[in-house]
Amino acid sequence: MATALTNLSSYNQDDVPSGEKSIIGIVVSEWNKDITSSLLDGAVKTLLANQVEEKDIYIQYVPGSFELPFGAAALIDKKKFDAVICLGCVIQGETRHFDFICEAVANGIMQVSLKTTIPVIFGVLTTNNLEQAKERSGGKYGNKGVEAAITALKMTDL
Ligand code: DLZ
Repeated sequence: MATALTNLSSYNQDDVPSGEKSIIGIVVSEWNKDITSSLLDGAVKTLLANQVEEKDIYIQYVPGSFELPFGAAALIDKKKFDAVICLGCVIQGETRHFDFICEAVANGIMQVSLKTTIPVIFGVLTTNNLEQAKERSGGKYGNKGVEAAITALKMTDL
């Protein structure tokens, strides 16, 4: 299991470009809000710790992860962001809904990403249960929001 070997929040500070002057959009899913709030908290704290100014972080909520690609596209249309981070959490239920949402979100974010010249970051947890989501949103495997923020800063620097 890949994540079991990697804490999502561990990064080498020397490898992270400064976020000074970067303007970052964050799209956050309201579904599983306890988890996505923790992802958002991790992402914002990491951006601030890497010199992004608070006024340069813009947060846009969408109802569920399925809406993340549209939310990202809407932010990109504003033409003022250096990167857009998508944060969500899809948890396996009893039906195949999980598979359809995960596939649509991953493909949707990739499609949005390839149509623009700014980085669009996939910060979406896709877990078998709530426990796994907690472990990856500030638990024993770190916080995917932190990982997403670091990825945004690295990609913005390309
Ligand atoms: C409907 C639904 C379900 C069952 N599960 C999740 C989930 O685990 N995580 C999530 O972010 N969103 C879920 N949704 C909502 C969909 O993403 C979407 O908002 C609705 O289907 C409306 O388009």
